[in-house]
Amino acid sequence: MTGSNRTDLDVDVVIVGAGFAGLYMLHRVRDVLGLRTVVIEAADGVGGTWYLNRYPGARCDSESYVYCYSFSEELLQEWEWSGKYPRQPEILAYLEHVADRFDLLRDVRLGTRVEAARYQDADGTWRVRTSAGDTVTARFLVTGMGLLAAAPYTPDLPGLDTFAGECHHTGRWPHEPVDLAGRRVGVIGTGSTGVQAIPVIAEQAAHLHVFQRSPQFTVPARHHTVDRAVLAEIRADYDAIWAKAKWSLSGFPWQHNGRSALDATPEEVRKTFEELWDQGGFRFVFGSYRDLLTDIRANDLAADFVREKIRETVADPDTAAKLTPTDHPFGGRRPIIDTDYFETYNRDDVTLVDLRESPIEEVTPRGIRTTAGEIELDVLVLATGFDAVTGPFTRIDITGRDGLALRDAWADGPSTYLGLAVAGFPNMFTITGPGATFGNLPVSIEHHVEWIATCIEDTLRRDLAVVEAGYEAQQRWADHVQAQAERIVAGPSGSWYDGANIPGKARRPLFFFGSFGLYRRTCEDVAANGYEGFDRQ
Ligand code: N01
Repeated sequence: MTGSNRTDLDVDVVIVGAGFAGLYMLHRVRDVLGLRTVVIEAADGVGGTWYLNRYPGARCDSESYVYCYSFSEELLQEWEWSGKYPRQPEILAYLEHVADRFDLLRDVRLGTRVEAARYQDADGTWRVRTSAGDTVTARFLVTGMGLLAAAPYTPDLPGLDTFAGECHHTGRWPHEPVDLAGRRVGVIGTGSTGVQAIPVIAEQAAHLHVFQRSPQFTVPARHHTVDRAVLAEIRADYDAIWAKAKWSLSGFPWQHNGRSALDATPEEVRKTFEELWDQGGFRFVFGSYRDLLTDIRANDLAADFVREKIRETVADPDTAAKLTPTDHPFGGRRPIIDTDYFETYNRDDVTLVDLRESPIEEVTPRGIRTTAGEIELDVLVLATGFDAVTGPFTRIDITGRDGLALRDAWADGPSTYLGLAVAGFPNMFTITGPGATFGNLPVSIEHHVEWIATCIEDTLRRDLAVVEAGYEAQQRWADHVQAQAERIVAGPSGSWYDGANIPGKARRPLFFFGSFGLYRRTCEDVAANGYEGFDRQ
């Protein structure tokens, strides 16, 4: 795949990143609004997170039929997903297809990193400096770097650089296959990534050691429960599916059952949980009782149910106990969807290392030394996550009005208006910025892109020079985001959701934890009221 590689451009809109967000933004502003646009992408191909995350077992844990764009009926009808949860190569192929189909590549500069973006007070333009040494000047800057993939996190483990074997972060997995057969492999990290990778690596490795710091709640995916016939039926019903997903709690086309778990008998609760557990995936989290995430007593019922499943699945009681989360509510960390995760610990060639019991002392040339001794490894896999949400921004030197650096503006935690704009940064928009919705991301992204495109169109139509989030509106939104996070008992509990995974990072809810529907309504009202809360001149 090749992209455009022009130098020193002057355009209407410059977009950073060519994943789900940047590709659709390009289509929207170039093909619908007719604006001169360029996308700048650091990687050598389009796809964003799905270009970079190639680790064994990488697949999507949202169901395929809603993990895609809804904007083109033709695209929906012509693309055939192979099953319930697409693997990484299939999603990448989908995004490459979108890039071809809408002729996007001619305005994407691949293999080019945005190093700095500076707002010019004198003429109200953005000047973007790239790793190619050139500059793009634009009226509008739109960021589409995503939440995670642009900023992998490698912990500062003593001796890591002395390890003599192969070491890979899952978020920067090599393009050529990594041969794990017959090798002693160690995986650090048991978030969504580790939980997806561990069963697949276990199939290949001579022996796998899993280094776990925090046990997690995870729900089985049940990949087999949707086949191509079902997907064909779904394609005939897309209008209704999107209508539900866009106004739902979390971007999926189903809701909770409307009842409180506390009003149901223990038998009813068990029956509901068992049914959803058998269906698999996020339905267990968002499709059961209305108070599962808002009342700790209802939440405890779900947490206990999952704990029981772990005890039933893992043969060794000591290992089961170590795998059982007790320090956060169900859903307080990003829910994990797995295939055979707990079953994997019944294999003789898999060993769980509980880092709470025996912490890592150092990485040695031969492996990892914990307080319990040295474990020899040939390959070390870092499934250690990302400097999420803000990391992709702070890796770029972004400077707004009067020389205000975004890194400084966000030193105590990020503030935005609606997750879409930042006070002090005129004509800059942030797709999936901090404080925006979080859930099924393509649904969020389409909403953000369309809202931003409409705002740009309105600004141009009225012949305004500047649209900028106001400080008061931004503060009100920050208070609202905080209040929504406090409303749910399963609010951020010490993970990347609130910055806790990065030592020294300011702690603040990084998402709007209200529903997609409420968020969408709020954004619509802001636009309908003349972009209330924005300064426009
Ligand atoms: O990262 P994480 P992830 N010593 O931050 C551990 C998305 N995603 O890449 O929990 C030892 O969740 C850390 O331990 P602890 C999804 O949104 C989507 O797994 O901090 N361990 C944790 O176990 C997800 O939420 C899909 O105690 C250390 C792990 O590393 C997000 O990506 C698939 C450590 C990091 O877990 C991030 O998931 C995969 C240390 N020093 C991921 N430092 C889809 O299917 C960190 N850890 C769409």
